[in-house]
Amino acid sequence: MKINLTVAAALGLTAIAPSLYSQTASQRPNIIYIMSDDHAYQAISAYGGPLKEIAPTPNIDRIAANGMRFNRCLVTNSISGPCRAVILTGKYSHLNGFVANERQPPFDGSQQTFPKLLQAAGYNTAMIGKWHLGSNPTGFNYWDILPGQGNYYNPDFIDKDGQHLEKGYVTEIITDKSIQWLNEAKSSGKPFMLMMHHKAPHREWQPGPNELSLYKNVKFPEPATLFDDYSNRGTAEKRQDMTISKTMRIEEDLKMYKDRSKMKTTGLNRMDPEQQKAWDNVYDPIIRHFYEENLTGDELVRFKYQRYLQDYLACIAAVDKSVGKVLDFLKENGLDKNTIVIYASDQGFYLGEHGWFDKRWMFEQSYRTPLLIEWPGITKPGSINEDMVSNIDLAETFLDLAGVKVPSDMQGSSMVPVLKGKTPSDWRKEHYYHYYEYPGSHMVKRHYGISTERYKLIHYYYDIDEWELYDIKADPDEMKNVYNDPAYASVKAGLHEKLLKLMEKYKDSDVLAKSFLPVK
Ligand code: SGN
Ligand code: CA
Repeated sequence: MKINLTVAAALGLTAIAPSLYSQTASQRPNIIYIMSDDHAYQAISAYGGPLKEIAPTPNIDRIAANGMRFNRCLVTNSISGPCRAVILTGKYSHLNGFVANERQPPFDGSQQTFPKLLQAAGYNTAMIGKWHLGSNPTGFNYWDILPGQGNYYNPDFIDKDGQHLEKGYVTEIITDKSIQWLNEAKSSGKPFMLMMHHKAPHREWQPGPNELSLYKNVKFPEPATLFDDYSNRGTAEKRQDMTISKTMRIEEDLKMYKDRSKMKTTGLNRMDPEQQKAWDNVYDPIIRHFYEENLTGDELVRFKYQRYLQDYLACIAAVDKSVGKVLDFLKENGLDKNTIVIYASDQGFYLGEHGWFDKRWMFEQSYRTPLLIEWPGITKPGSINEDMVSNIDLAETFLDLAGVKVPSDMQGSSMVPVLKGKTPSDWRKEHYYHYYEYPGSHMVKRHYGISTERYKLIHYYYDIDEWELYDIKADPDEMKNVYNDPAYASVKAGLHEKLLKLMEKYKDSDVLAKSFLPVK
């Protein structure tokens, strides 16, 4: 029996509405997809690792404890806009048309996306937060997005009526807007799907007023590869522009402003006097101390790494509180039993591994993105999954969860059987990757490749023609290209063959023809 909740409310039945709701909607679950921006799995305590005790994420961990943690969720093109387009369409970048952030036409919102299909099937859909696709969202009953990358303090938002400024800290504002929407959606009589996309912890890592001093005196363990010299690897690794030592800026990135008027060059100039005062109380002593010390060489790199993590992890602490608020809201409103909650990042991120920050590469820290899914009553609490899943699977998964037919032109696979603990025997054993944004920020060369459980074969193209092969079992830190090692000759040949097959399968076999320069 389907009960119209508007009628129920009009009859004074509001007190029992939540339980009626969970009964009526039991076949069609609600879905909340929470995605942060650049949240490394190394910075989620449910994933373990050396930051686990020192910077825990107890609320995000609740999703892992009640659901499934994916250890190998791989992205197809490790950069924001393209990842978002893949998630919406279930198609690789070359087919959905959004290949890079820079020099890229806006996302074609007239194409098929999973929110449109859910909406057509009767779902109430919303998109709140960072969108980053150039055009306005389509397929949503409600949307309220940050323009471009958005700002941390007193950010602007765009909704159907235009642009408006919201006072406060971006992570908290996105949370409040989301809870407000959920509060309305819960009595709309329709199942809902919310995409709640945080800006944090994106560069330039500006912590909120409630987390400013959280890590200011904490010393974080350094990754083993912080001082990587890129020997045993190729031109691409040696020529990138994303090191903590050279690329990370003392002023804009680490906020060590000697000259306060320079503050105007960043989003920090949006702070009101009260926010500014709270900020100065924490940062002024750090800045003073830094300029007194006059650090150079490795000591300066070490200082930068510490400052970077202090701010980055403080941004994440606010995201973690946000997740806690959403989970509490679901419980308090009787929605927790029939709502699937997903936590993910748009891609992975470097926290000093290889001396880097940022993403883009097919190496583990940027290629792997965190993914936690709680499907009440279905996913085994605390389960850990090692299957090769991908952000290209999300669209089909959401449709399948909602009982909506999956279009045949989507390129991933529904993870529903995986979530039920029954991974199909023909689940992918190889994953295809393709990154395009070069020349561009951080100068990571264009590359594509194949990854299996044990190996990665990568081709850097466009202005160079270099192949690399990594044995991630023997060399988990990916420090040694073994492409020319005779011991790997047959592995290499097998991977080349499989790579060509994947390129055909995903209709990307003309990659070199599109590369502008002939390949030697
Ligand atoms: C900005 C950042 C880059 C970052 C890109 C893409 N520079 O350009 O460091 O790689 O965004 O990030 S900043 O000085 O403006 O912070 S993405 O997550 O949106 O793909
Ligand atoms: Ca990102």
